[in-house]
Amino acid sequence: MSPSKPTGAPGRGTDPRSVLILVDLQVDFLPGGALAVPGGHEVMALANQLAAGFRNVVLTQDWHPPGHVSFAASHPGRAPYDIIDLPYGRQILWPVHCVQDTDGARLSSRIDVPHAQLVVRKGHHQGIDSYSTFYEADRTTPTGLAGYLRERGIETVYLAGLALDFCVSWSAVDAARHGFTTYVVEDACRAIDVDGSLAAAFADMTAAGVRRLAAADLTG
Ligand code: VGL
Ligand code: ZN
Repeated sequence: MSPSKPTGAPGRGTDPRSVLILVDLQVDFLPGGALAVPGGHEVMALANQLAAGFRNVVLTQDWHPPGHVSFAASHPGRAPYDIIDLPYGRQILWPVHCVQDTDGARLSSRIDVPHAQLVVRKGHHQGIDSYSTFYEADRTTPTGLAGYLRERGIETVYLAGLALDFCVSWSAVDAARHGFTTYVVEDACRAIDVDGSLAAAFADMTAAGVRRLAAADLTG
């Protein structure tokens, strides 16, 4: 066993109590997309390879109505990456992305995970953003995913995808808070890294008890 391999880590992919959540592998987050995550395309092969080793796989899909509150274009005079205060807190304004039923919102055709069991759509309420796939940005509106996982007997959550410093990290923190043993598969993620967001995400994940590993720790 290589020294980097975490020993005694529960719930590998074949374990029915484990799930792999692949976050937002959508056209708009890949190069050429409306909110392209640098190097986003580089995770696709690894994500597919990881998923092949998991019995339980969940996909997430950012899925905004036209004119969503998180779009800079919905706020006259504002530009992408401006920060505004909304009733639920601080909101970074984004380019228009992942509009419901548009090509940009589709899951990438490079995802090869036919056995994925659930697609969680999030960010579909007009006035609330949702980075986390467990709770919307008001921190109180649940998506129902925690209940689904609990009812399925899931104890360990692995996360990978886009973007590490937003939807992946917020989801990971919420998974850990829900009591799931939570790992982020770091090399199967890419970040947007705006305004210190990546460093903040790592601090938040560490504080919440999220563990980090590499894909080879699972597949190697
Ligand atoms: C995301 C910004 C806005 C993400 C989604 O998937 O990380 N980031 N919407
Ligand atoms: Zn979004």
